[in-house]
Amino acid sequence: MGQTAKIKIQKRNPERFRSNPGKKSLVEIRQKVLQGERLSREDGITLYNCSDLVGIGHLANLVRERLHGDKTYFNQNFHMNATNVCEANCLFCSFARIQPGDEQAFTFSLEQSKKFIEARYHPEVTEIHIVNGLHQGLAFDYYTSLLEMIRENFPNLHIKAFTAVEIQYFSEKYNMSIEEVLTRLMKAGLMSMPGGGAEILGNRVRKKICADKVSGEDWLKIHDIAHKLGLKTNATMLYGHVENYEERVDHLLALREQQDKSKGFQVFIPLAFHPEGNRMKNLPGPSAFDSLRTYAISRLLLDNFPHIKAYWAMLGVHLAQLALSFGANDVDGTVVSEKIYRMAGNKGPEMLTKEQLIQLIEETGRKAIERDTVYNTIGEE
Ligand code: V47
Repeated sequence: MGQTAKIKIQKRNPERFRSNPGKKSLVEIRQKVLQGERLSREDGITLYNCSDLVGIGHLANLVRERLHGDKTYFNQNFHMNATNVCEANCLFCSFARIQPGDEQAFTFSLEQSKKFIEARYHPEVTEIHIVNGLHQGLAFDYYTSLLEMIRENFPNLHIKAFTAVEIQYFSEKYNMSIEEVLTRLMKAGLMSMPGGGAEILGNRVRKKICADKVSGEDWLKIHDIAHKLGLKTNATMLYGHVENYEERVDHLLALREQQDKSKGFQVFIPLAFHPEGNRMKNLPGPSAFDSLRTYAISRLLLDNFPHIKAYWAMLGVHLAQLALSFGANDVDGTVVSEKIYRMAGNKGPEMLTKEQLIQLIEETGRKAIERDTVYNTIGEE
């Protein structure tokens, strides 16, 4: 007989998650979901304290199929980080280098950015996703020139760029209002904004993990302004570190409230904390159970978000496939050159081809639909 393999399960801290205000069965929540009624904060917390993962997933899948049937979206995109030099001090980040001189610190010149894009561009790619560190030493022109260069040389690319964290930084550093920053970036070519930097919006968690960057309130305000200026944006939640269930639910409800007001969010992307190479490496990161439950609860609470994305480069291909039965209806894209998760320990593939994405989706019995960044269908449905 061979040896029995030992499964290593890291210890989680159950105390963080113990504040159940009384267990209510799924029956009542199911009723609300069937009638299309909005779920409450208490419902969200009840769902998080319920261990019936399949039951919760079933409800989320009902909503997913009510909205999208079997349609599951993907796009052809690539990521670029023009610099990883960053003034912020986020404990979960494995990507940033604090000083320009640090080993591994990089800042692309305009010419280097152009070469980087040329190496990844082909006529079917529709999106470039750009997120950068908060670099002390760059002029605002650096960013507008980058956008203009992309627009001029690669006019077919949709430029999705700069998180609310960067927008806030530009506003303070270059002494402009948020409106002015966004207007000038849009004039240079910015077409939508990614959802990063939201982490957990509540103050207690932000003070612990990212004290020196945009507040939760300002993150929402920046997206509000972006929506008013006509930009579509995305929203994320970094889960599985020091937050508790109430803080996750409050995060989701804050996004829902914002969406009621400004209606410009397209997709919600739960981001599972990856512990390698950062200052929270003592934490285990969320389990697959917790991830699937978070996908399902997000779908159920965010009744005004059209899409929920199972970002395969963060979840891994296999869990992303499962998430498609737990509320998600999008897998992101080819994601060439992703760095944030790779540097935080993600060992999966570095990119997927269009054919692989279609296979990933179709294997789950869903219909793969290619989209552009703002969810126009590409090709036949
Ligand atoms: O804001 C950083 C997260 C985000 C880690 O809008 C980490 O379409 C886990 O927002 N473990 C950036 N997460 C990525 C992001 C994103 C990705 C793909 C698509 C879109 C979109 C947005 O990544 C950061 C932070 O929340 N992050 N480090 C880590 N160690």
